[in-house]
Amino acid sequence: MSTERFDHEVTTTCGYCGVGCRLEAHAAGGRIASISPALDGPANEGHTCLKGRFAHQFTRSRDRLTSPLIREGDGFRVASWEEAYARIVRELTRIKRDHGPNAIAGLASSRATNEDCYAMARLMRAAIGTNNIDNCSRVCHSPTSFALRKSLGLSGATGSFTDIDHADVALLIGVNPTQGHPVVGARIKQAALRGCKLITIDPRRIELSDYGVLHLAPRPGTNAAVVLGLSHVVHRDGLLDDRFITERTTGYAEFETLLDSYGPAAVQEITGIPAADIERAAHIYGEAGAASLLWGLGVTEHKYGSEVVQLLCNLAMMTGNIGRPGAALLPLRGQNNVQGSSDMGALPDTYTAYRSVADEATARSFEEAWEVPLSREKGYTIPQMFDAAIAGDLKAMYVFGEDIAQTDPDTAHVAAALENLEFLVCQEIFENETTRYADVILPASSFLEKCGTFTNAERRFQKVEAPIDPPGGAKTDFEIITTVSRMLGHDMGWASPWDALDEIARLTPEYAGVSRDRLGRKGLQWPVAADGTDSPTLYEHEFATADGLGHFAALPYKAPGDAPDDEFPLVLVTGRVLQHYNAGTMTRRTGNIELVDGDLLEIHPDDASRLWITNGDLVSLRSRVGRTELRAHVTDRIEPGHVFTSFHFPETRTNLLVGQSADVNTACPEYKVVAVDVRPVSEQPAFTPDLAGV
Ligand SMILES: Nc1nc2c(c(=O)[nH]1)N[C@H]1C(S)=C(S)[C@@H](COP(=O)(O)OP(=O)(O)OC[C@H]3O[C@@H](n4cnc5c(=O)[nH]c(N)nc54)[C@H](O)[C@@H]3O)O[C@H]1N2
Ligand SMILES: Nc1nc2c(c(=O)[nH]1)N[C@H]1C(S)=C(S)[C@@H](COP(=O)(O)OP(=O)(O)OC[C@H]3O[C@@H](n4cnc5c(=O)[nH]c(N)nc54)[C@H](O)[C@@H]3O)O[C@H]1N2
Ligand code: SF4
Ligand SMILES: [Mo]
Repeated sequence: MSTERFDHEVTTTCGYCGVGCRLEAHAAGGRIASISPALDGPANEGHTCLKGRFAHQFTRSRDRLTSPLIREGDGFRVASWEEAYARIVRELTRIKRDHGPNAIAGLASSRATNEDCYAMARLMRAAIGTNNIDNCSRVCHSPTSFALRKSLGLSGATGSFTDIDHADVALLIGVNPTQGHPVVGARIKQAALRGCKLITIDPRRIELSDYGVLHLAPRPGTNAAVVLGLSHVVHRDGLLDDRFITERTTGYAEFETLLDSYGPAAVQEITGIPAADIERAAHIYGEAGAASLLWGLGVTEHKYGSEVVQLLCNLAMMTGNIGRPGAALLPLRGQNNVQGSSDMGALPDTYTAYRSVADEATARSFEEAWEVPLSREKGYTIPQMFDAAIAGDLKAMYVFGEDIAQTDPDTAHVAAALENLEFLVCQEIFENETTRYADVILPASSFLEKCGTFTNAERRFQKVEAPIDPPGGAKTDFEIITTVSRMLGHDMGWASPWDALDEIARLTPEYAGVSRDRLGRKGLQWPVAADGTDSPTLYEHEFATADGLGHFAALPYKAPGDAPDDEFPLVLVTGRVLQHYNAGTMTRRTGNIELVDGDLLEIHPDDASRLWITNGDLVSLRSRVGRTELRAHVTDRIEPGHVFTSFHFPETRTNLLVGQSADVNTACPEYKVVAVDVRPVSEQPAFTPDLAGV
């Protein structure tokens, strides 16, 4: 039914970040009139940030994509849906026939619903016949997922945001919640004001550092040494939970031996953090009745990001800080549905709930349900897709809601890959950097124009309901993907996303009890048993590994992939700002553009004065792989020797600077350590002497 004719209100879930705030969206005349927080939203309890509440004008922005576009020469022409679909089916069928199914790859959008992502994975696996499907968790928290599965068993936070309210201590490492997850950031502030002791570990003094008892500023890329140093002191000073270690874990002895080398003095040498601060932090964490650990991209987007997450699991296990109220491991997952897109099996090696594509029983269950033979071979990860495109092995990509040409590292390499494809489909809500390379652009729907579910950073499935329709001729992602699949000969047989959700629940034991009705207003946290019982806290009695034990990992500190030298003396860290969101396609089209209208280079006053840079100057930024220009923001929130910028504006082209170095286990890019050279750019017009009157 069309939503155009009525003024009405629906309760839905925010489509920006992984907090998963529940929103009341008020629609009038087919547009969003206003958005307010749902008072009973479990993650937001009546709050939102400025994105969830105000950043919705993009939905009716004049440059929304409203009809399919087909490449013609250097530009695009408007096409009908019939023509666009026919073109996609013809090209994909030809490429599959001539080069095999593995010459085609797809990306699922972590901004879209579980049902959209599940349909996209099914399209690639069943309609095309390849496991070449990935999502942008690859460039975000894939190291978290890898490590949690190895150490504890399941790929998700061990507790809920409410654990923050019950924690005596919260240790935040490489995460900046007041900017990235503002509603959780506010919750942490309140906890601190009530007496929860905050420790922040970040090369920058983040806003929450002002609310904490201790801030540690490590050199970027040295987290492993910091965490090993904390563990050393916890062990040395007997702050261990011996019973937990003996009864619930395995591998401690080997880890204990490794700790000898990470005394506070040695750690100070590697990280630059004063030894006394390491001692203090270890005591605050180790002596807490209940301590929670929160982390983000400052941990994961590194060469050894996944190993640092394993080390964080070690620290929590040795102090028994898992599976109790206030004692949680809370990775703050990024996009609204990056937890869900991965849970749904939009990954090259796993079906839903991280079950391997090589696992015979799992593969059979999907073969029976989908009535097609399925490949047991792993597909390409995103970086492997680019390499294969450059090598000529990958011929076509279907990119759904991801601006890889702006947000993936080493932009020149990504561009070369996209240029080398024979056929590129982009399913988008706006033209972006990636659609420039497309052969067909399909106009899709945003989170305010679709139904289904998102899964937030607490593993909570929550309902998404559409207050408005997609604009003009745009269609929902779900309708587009299922139509392409049907035209390729594989009919998914669903009338709506809710049918897809039923199939997901039927084929996935961890989500067995999830249904539209049961989700209600508050959602359910997986695993959800068949009777609907959900799991706010994991591992109360045992871990979900094969032997039921938590696994210590003895992993030493190793130097980051990039390092400063005489030619590139500063370390660039990249990240985000509050007012804009990732590729910026949405927030740049809202009032937030008046608050922040460009990426800025944060630089310490000492470095700035040495380099003759003043606030607002245009500066050149050069790394080993690329060069760009932007304006300087001189601030003492950053340590000398480091600079920081965001990647929200395509004209900055931040990712030209980032190279190929990536996490050793998951290929998550090392966005956080890039050696650079910074210098001022002359903006003075050339001096022209005034000759009048001479
Ligand atoms: N406003 C806004 N909110 C967002 C987003 C957005 O673009 N804008 N994006 C969403 C997404 S996709 C994600 S993944 C999340 C990300 O949210 P966060 O995980 O908080 O991400 P960042 O701000 O990129 O990085 C966090 C911090 O890591 C620090 N850091 C960098 N290197 C190191 C290091 O070596 N060690 C330590 N200890 N810290 C380091 C940085 O200085 C930074 O303050 O935010 C989500 N929310
Ligand atoms: N230098 C640097 N680069 C980074 C990072 C960093 O810290 N530093 N962080 C990385 C991280 S953590 C992430 S997650 C990535 C994010 O990178 P992306 O996933 O590329 O960024 P987004 O802006 O979240 O969304 C991608 C696209 O989805 C479209 N879109 C939004 N909603 C929908 C929808 O419902 N349907 C469809 N079809 N399209 C939709 C948007 O218009 C946008 O073009 O960036 C990474 N890039
Ligand atoms: S905190 Fe995140 S989920 Fe909540 S309103 Fe802001 S962007 Fe949306
Ligand atoms: Mo992310």
